[in-house]
Amino acid sequence: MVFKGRAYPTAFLTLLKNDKVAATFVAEDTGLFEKELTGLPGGIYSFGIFAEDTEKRKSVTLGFSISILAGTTTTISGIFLSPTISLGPTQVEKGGKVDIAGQVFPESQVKIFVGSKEIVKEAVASKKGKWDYKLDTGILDEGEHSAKAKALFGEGEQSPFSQTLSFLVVAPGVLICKGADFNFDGKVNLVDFSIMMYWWKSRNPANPCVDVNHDGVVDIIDFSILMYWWTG
Ligand SMILES: [Ca+2]
Ligand SMILES: [Ca+2]
Repeated sequence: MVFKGRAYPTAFLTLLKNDKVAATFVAEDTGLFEKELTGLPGGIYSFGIFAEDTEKRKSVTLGFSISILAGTTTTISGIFLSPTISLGPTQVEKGGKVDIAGQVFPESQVKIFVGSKEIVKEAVASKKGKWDYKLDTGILDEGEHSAKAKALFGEGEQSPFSQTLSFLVVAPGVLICKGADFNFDGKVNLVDFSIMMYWWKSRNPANPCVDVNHDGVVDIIDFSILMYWWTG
């Protein structure tokens, strides 16, 4: 059983057989991959494959069921793994930018679908398979939106959709605090720590989120809450 297709440069791939890990391997620098599974008795199998990019983002899992005859080699070629996707900030004032990025097969055309508005934007992946798009939220209504991406390559080869991520567009000045994640990137880390330090010991700070417990001062209590939520 041979699996061939397109992932991302040096992506870490996991091959599943009947929902269990059958093999892990790394894609070539070109983003292509090929993996053989040997010694399979005849029968019907369900296979799945997904990729993790160099920044630990995952594709969706692509699945297929195949009937295998013992003693023959079956090749599944043309597998095209979905792009990976991440975005930030996850909460933005209307008119601000949301940076949507990921990895995909090098030099693919990436179509980014913004849900709730049926907006499609395009990006082209670099030679290293990286793509990104800075979405201007001025064209969106306030509220929750989602983004997902798919890739096209060559003569009509298409990947499945990436994972779908959501973000919130709010009116200027009404950011809704998300715990100790002050820049709304989904993590609590040094960036948030430095934002808190900027407002350290201030009373009723102009950035209301850094006063995490809303007692009117940015102090050690807020810091300990930040430590509690720390994700690194
Ligand atoms: Ca953060
Ligand atoms: Ca406080």
